[in-house]
Amino acid sequence: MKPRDFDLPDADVAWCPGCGNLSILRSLKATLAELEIQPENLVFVSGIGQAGKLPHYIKGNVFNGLHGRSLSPATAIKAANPDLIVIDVSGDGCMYGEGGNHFMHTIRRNPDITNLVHNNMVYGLTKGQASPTSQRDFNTPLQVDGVFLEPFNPLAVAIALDASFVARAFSGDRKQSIEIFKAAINHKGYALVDIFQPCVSFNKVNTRDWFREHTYYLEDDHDPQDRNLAFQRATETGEYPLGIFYQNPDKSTFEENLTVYRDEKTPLYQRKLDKDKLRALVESKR
Ligand SMILES: Cc1ncc(C[n+]2csc(CCOP(=O)(O)OP(=O)(O)O)c2C)c(N)n1
Ligand code: SF4
Repeated sequence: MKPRDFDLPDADVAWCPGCGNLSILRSLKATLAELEIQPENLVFVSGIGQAGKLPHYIKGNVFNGLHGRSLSPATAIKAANPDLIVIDVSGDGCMYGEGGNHFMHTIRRNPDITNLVHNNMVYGLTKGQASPTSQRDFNTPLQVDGVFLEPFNPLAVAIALDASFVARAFSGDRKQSIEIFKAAINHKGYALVDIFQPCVSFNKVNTRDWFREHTYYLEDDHDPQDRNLAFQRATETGEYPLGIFYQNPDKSTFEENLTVYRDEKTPLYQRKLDKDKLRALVESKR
């Protein structure tokens, strides 16, 4: 397959020229082509924001819902049909702000989905307010004296909750991003990829050059199964590591734990609804 197999020729891409989202889109198409995933087997789920528009620009099935609420439909879609590849696409505000509670509990549930979070450290769509990952002293039209809160650390939180796959990528490095995306999609269980992404219009501090100068890749001998070490690496600031921090291949997934799949593997959506049983259940609760 080729990346262009995922093109939508009539899509009207509304991102600014130079936006890191464009590189993420390109890397994702290349990843899916390399993995030979057919568009009909893919479901992209997103909330609201610039990042949340990505599914409108790539071939596949889409559920575009409420701001911060994408992980619940993503979990449900995977539970209804475990044969699908489900990719949740969010921004840092969408996932770690409005969606923070969903983020935490989805990690606990561990559905076999991939969660790509475009982290531009700002609210892009609503024109530049601070997000949970904005750095201290970042000035915005609302935070005129600069942000005085500590930034939220998604990787450390995810590792603390024993998320089964935790990685960080940089949109400007396509080759490495593709490798990280491939590992995340191939991973069985919830996979978080926080992606540093420049917003050229509303974040003039954390620019493409800034991300280049303030990031480096984890060493080749980094052991992603060492959770304590992964946590320690995730708390590094100043210079931010990129790569796969943590992976726990032994956790069972949300779908595997559902009793409906214990004796019968047929996806839920293919099963016949027994209306008599449903009626009896409803009646029993009256
Ligand atoms: C519950 C709710 N709160 C706020 C908004 C307004 N809103 C829409 S997009 C957005 C910010 C998006 O920022 P982010 O998630 O970081 O994504 P980006 O646009 O930067 O990719 C906000 C606050 C909303 N639509 N719904
Ligand atoms: S506002 Fe920022 S995040 Fe949105 S399209 Fe423009 S550069 Fe990208």
